[in-house]
Amino acid sequence: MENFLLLAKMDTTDYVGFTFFVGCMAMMAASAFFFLSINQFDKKWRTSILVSGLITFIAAVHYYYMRDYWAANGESPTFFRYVDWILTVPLMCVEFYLILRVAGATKKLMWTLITASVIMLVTGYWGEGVDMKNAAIWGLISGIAYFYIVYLIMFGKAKELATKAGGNVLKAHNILCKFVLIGWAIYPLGYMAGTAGWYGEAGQLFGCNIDMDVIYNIGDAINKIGFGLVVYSLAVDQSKEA
Ligand SMILES: *C/C=C(C)/C=C/C=C(C)/C=C/C1=C(C)CCCC1(C)C
Repeated sequence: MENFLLLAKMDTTDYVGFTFFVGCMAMMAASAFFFLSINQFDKKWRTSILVSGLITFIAAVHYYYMRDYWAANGESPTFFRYVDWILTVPLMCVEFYLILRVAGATKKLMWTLITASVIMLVTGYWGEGVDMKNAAIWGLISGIAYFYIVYLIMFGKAKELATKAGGNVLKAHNILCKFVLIGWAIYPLGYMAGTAGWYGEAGQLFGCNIDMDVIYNIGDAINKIGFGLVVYSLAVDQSKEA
């Protein structure tokens, strides 16, 4: 009974726990921001804003659990992490489709992006949580799926559609591409920090001891909230024009 309703202790030097905590609050705040702004937009853009809010909301709920899991067990919440990603990353693929619809994006393009993202995440999960001795091979397959997404949005069909749409849509598309090319590249670094066999022991990345979860948490904040804000400002511009 003594432990009833006791909150897990937060060590003042637990910077991993700190990033889980702040990440959770940031995702909640971003969700409120996106959801409450929906009505100010032209109808065509509401779905895009709704999806931005869903991405940060799903992350907020997962961060709530991950923060707790970390506080209670002091280990990576790999399972929750990948459940979060497998829901939110395909939704980011849906965002590309939604903003390119004006130029005639097809469902086929959307499903191709979603399929590649699921392959990227399932193989990553396998390397990080199931078949850890072969982390390098799973990471490689995951990386190929990642580069396929980069190819499609920067040089393939999606790029073609964005160019056709031009104007603000093209501008927003190009920024979102940078999120995928640069922002998403943070994750393989986290993966290498968390799995053995890259630069010595697990936890050693380029000779520094940066925790995998800190890298993932920073990546998520940039990619989920920042990505959503790019879509938000596109919707602001386009609703003004309409
Ligand atoms: C909101 C969450 C996002 C945007 C997560 C993105 C995750 C990735 C781009 C993960 C990529 C990985 C590789 C490219 C190779 C190693 C394994 C992964 C899954 C960490």
